[in-house]
Amino acid sequence: MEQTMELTTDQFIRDFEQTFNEQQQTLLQNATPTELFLALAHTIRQYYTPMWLERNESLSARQEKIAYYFSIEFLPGRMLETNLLNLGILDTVKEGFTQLGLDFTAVKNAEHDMALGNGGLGRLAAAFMDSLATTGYAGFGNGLRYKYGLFKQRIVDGYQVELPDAWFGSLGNVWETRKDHDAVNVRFFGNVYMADAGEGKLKPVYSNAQVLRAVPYDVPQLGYKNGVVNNLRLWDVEIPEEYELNYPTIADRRRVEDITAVLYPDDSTEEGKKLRLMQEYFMTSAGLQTIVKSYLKMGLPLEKIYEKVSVHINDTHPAVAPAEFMRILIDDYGMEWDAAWNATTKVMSYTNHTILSEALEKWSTGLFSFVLPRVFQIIVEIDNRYMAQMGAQGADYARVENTRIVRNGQVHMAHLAIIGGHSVNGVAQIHTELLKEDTLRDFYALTPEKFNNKTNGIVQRRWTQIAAPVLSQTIDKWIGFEWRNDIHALRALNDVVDNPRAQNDFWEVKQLAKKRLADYIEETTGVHVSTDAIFDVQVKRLHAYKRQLLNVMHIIKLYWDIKDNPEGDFTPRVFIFGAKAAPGYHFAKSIIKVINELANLINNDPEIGDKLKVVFLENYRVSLAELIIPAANVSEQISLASKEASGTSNMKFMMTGAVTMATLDGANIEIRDEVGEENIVIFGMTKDEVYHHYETHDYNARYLYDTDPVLHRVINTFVDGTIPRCQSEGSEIFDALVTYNDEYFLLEDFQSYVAAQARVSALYRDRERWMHMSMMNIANSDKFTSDDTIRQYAEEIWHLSLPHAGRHRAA
Ligand code: NBY
Repeated sequence: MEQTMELTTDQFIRDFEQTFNEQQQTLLQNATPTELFLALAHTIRQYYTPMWLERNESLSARQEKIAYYFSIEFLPGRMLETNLLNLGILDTVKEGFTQLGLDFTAVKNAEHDMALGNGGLGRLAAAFMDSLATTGYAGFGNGLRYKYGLFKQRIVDGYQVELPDAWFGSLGNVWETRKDHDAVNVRFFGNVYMADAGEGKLKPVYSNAQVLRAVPYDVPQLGYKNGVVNNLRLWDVEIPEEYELNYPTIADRRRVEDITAVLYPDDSTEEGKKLRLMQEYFMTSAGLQTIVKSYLKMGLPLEKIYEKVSVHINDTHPAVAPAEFMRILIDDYGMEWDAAWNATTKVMSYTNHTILSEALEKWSTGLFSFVLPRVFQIIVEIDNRYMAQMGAQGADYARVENTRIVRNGQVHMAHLAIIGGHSVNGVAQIHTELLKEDTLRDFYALTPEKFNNKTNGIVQRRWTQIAAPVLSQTIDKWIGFEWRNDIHALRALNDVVDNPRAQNDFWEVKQLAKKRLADYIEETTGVHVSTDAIFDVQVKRLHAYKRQLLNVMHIIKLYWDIKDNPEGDFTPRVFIFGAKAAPGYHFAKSIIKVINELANLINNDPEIGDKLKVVFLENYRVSLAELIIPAANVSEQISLASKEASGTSNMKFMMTGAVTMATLDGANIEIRDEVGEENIVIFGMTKDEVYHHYETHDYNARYLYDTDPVLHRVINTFVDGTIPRCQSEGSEIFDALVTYNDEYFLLEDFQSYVAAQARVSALYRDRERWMHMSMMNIANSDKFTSDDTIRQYAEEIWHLSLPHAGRHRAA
C-alpha cells in the first residue's frame, strides 16, 4: 500500500532552516555542502524517527517473527537519496533546495559512501535490507561497525595504492543511533572446564578469559513509501569499565579497537587470522545474545524460539552461529542439548556465494580452540553427534566423513552452517546446480531437502530513479508512473521497443548519461572521450576468474588492427574499467598496472585518436557505479563459465539499457532467458565444456599460443616492450597465460570473444537494431528486483508472514 509523507515544500523549507540554524549556527549562504548535508540528514531523521518507534512497538506488541541477516559486509553506499526517495519526498526536497538557491547535487555528493563491504556480497546484503523494509517484512541486519571501510584506491604511476577510508571521519555517521542499553559482553580465550551445577547438570567455568563489550549502533532502513522502518544493527567494541586496569597503555587499547577497525584484515599471518576469527565471533555472539534476550521479553518458552526468530548466515563469515547459539541456549539459559539442537537447526539458514573452495573458510583447530575454547568444545560435540546419527542411519561412510565439521585438524565453517541449519541456498540457478553436483555434492546426497536456489536481485529504485533520473522520466513518458511502485509494470515498455520516437528518446537518454560520465572522465583522468563511441564497461572486483585480462587481450587485438590499417573503417570504442584488487592479491594488482600502461599507450597515440580509448577510473564504489552504469552501452560479464556465482552488476546494466557481453555463467543465463537470445551477446565455453577440461586434463594453452597467430601476437605484446613501464607485470601475465597453462581458459575463449565483439560493433552501427536490444533489456529486467528475491527468502526459508500493514502513520 502506498503511503508517502505529507510534506509541502514550504514546510520542508521551514523544518530545514530551523534544523540548520540549531545545528550549524551560520548563514545558509556561507555553509559548505557538508554542513548542508548534515542539517538535511538531521531534518530527515526527525521525519522518520516517529515511524521507527512505532514500527518497533508494533512488532513487539504483535509478537511478529523476525529474520536476522548476519553479514560481515554491508555496502549501502550513500543513504541520503534513498531515504528521501523512500519517504516519498525526494522531489519536494529538491524543489525546496532550488527555492533556497542551494545545489542539491553538491550536498548529495558531500555524503561519504558507507562502504562496509567490498563487492557483490556486501551490496546484496544492503539491497536485502532495503527490500525487507520495502516489502514490509520484519528483517533486521546484524554486522560490524568498522571504523575504516574498504580501502580507498588511488592510482599512482599506474599502480594501485590503498589508503584508509575513515568513512564517518570526525563528523560521525549521521544516520546511526548508539543503543547503550543493548550492549552485551563477549568472551575470548582463557580456559574452560565443566563443573558440577547440581541436579546432574554441568556448567562451564572460565578462567583468564578476555571480556569485551559489544555496543550496538542502529541504522534505520526505510521502506519505499510504506512507513516501514527496519533496523541494521552494527556492533562496535569497547573495553568494559571493570576491566580497564587490564589495558594500561594506548597500545593495549588499540589491540582491542582493532576488532572493529577494518574489514578483512590481512590474514597472511597468524595474528591476522586470529583477528578475523575474533571479528566474526564478536559480531555473531553479540547479535545472538541480544536476539535471545529480546525474544525472552515476550515471555514465550525458549524451546520455541524458532517460531519467532530466524537467523541467516550470509556466506561463511558468521557460520559460527549454530555453535554459539547452542552455547547460549545451554550454558546461559540451561537448556538440554536435544531441545537446543532442535531450536538451533530450525532457526539457522545459510547462503553460499562461491564454488571456489579456497573461499570456504576453514580454521585450524589449534587457533580455534585457543580463541574460542568453549565454542570449540561444542563444535566437537556437534560433530561427534553428527557422525553417530549418520552412522545410525546407515549413511555412506565416505560421504559422512567428507561432510563432517572437524577434519584433518581444521574446522570447516560451511559444514557447520549446513549441518546446524535447515536451508542452504545458492545465488543463481547454475550456481545452485553446481553446489548440488560438485562443491557440496555429499551434503546434497545426504540432505537434499535443505538445498534451494534464490537468484540474486538488485534495488531497482537506486539504479533507475536515483542513478538514472532522466531515464526514469523517459520511462514515465512512454508507459506512465506505475513502474515506480510496481517494477513488473516495466514490461509495458515491450510495446514500444520498435517505436522510432521511443527509440530516439532512449537513445538521447543514454547520450546524456554518457556525456555526464565523459565529463567526469576528463575531469579525473584528463582523457577526452567521444560520446559517439561505444561505451564498453567492466566494473567489478579485480579477480582472475572474472577475466578482466580477456578484455585487455581484445583491446590489444584492436590496437594492432588499427595500427596495421589506420585508414580502416572502425567502430569507435571507449573501454572503461573500475576495479579494486585485494591488497594481498599480487597478480590482480599487476593487471591494474598493465591496464593503466596500456591506456597511456593507446590514449596518447595520435594515429589511434578517437577510435579507441581506455580508461581506468580509480576508487570504484557504489556512488561511482551510479554514475558509470547508466552510461554503458556494453556490459562486460565475461567470467569463466561456472565461476561467477551470480553477479549483480549484470542486472544493473541490463536495467539501464546496456547490452550484455556474456559467458553462460551465473545470472547471465537468466538474463538471456528474460531478454531472448537475440538481445544479448553470448560467447565462450559452457560450464560442461569447462568441466570436460577438468576431467580430461586436456587443456593446452601453449598449443593455442603456438598455433593461433593472432593470439600469439596479442600475448607477446605483454612482454615485447610495446606497452612501456610494465616489464615484470607483463611477464607475470605471460607466465600465467602460457607457462602455467591459463587457469581460467582465456586463450580458448579468445577467438569467440573477438568474434562476439565484432558482432557488437556491427549491431551498434544499426541504430534501430541496437535500440531494440537496449530497450528489450530495460523492459524485461523486472525479474531481478531484490524485492521479489527477498519475498522468496521470507516465505520459503524464514517462514515470515507480512506484519499487519498500513498502521504506520507518517510523521
Ligand atoms: O557474491 C559475490 C559473488 O562473487 C557474486 O557472483 C555474487 O553475485 C555476489 C552476491 O551473491 N561474492 C563476493 O562478493 N565475495 C566476496 O566479496 C568475498 C570477500 C572476502 C571473502 C570471501 C568472499 N573472504 O573470505 O575473505
